[in-house]
Amino acid sequence: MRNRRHFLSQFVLGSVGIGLTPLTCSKEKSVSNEPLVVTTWNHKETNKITLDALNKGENALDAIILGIRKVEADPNDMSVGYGGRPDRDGHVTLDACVMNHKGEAGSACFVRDIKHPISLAKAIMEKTPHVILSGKGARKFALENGFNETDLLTPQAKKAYEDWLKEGKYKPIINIENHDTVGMISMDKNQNISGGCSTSGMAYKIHGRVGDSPIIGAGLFVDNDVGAATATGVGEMVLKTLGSFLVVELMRNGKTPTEACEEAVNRIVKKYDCKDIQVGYVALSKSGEYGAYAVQPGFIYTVTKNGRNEVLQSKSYY
Ligand code: SD4
Repeated sequence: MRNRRHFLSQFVLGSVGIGLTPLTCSKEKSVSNEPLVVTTWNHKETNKITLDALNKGENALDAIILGIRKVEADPNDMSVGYGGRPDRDGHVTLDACVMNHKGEAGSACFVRDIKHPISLAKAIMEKTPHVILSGKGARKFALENGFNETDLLTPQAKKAYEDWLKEGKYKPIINIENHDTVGMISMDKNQNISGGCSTSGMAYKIHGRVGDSPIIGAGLFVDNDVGAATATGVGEMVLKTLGSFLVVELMRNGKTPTEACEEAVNRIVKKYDCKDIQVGYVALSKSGEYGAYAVQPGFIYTVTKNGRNEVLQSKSYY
């Protein structure tokens, strides 16, 4: 783990050198009717898929799902979907949710054997009277509704798990171990906003653990009149402060996306010991303004619109 940590901290520190843009302030507004995609971490390819779909007239949620499915299918992304790191019992369990411009929401959590929990979350939103299905029930619903059963534990993730078992210490270092959870918020040509979030959660978590990512209001929140926010990092902190809902409410009360994310981070830092943990928020307002803020340095996010696809450095509390 030390090697990976070293490599990734070098990656973050060296990011400016390879073309990432350190951003001190993100107060740009998108041109009216210009599709826009904002995603946690470095997801340039993913955002491009979503932007292409938006340019073809796809609605924001379906465009987001197209992008996120790409991440979920990637075995090299060990924080999301197929290839995600397992829990401490060796099972890959996935969390995802979606929310659209009408305020409709769906969520699949603690689900096994389903490669695309983001699509499952949408199916739960559309086909059931509920918001969340979990565990065996979510899996059963998926299999009954045309989803295939897939073994999600790749040789790479199995090897990482076996290495971890040698010491079996649970100490997530979030910029390092879980740096690819995909939270995506987007505005389509009709200026409707939607969001989606997908993760395999904290590596080596206790079996049964559910994070913030599939919880509406915590890992993701959309209010089409105001904007949207999504979170990454130690989900327990985001859950205890209902972070994404808070960010949207702060924007409703006049804060810019960056200010709203900063205040949501401040709420965490004031109450909890945050020396060793990371939480990052990204937000998008109805006027097309976007921003981010994190507890620790090292949080990056991707902003994509026509003529621009950039990974930006978030400001942080520390
Ligand atoms: C979780 N919030 O399960 C997720 C992990 C994450 O970047 O976002 N990592 O707590």
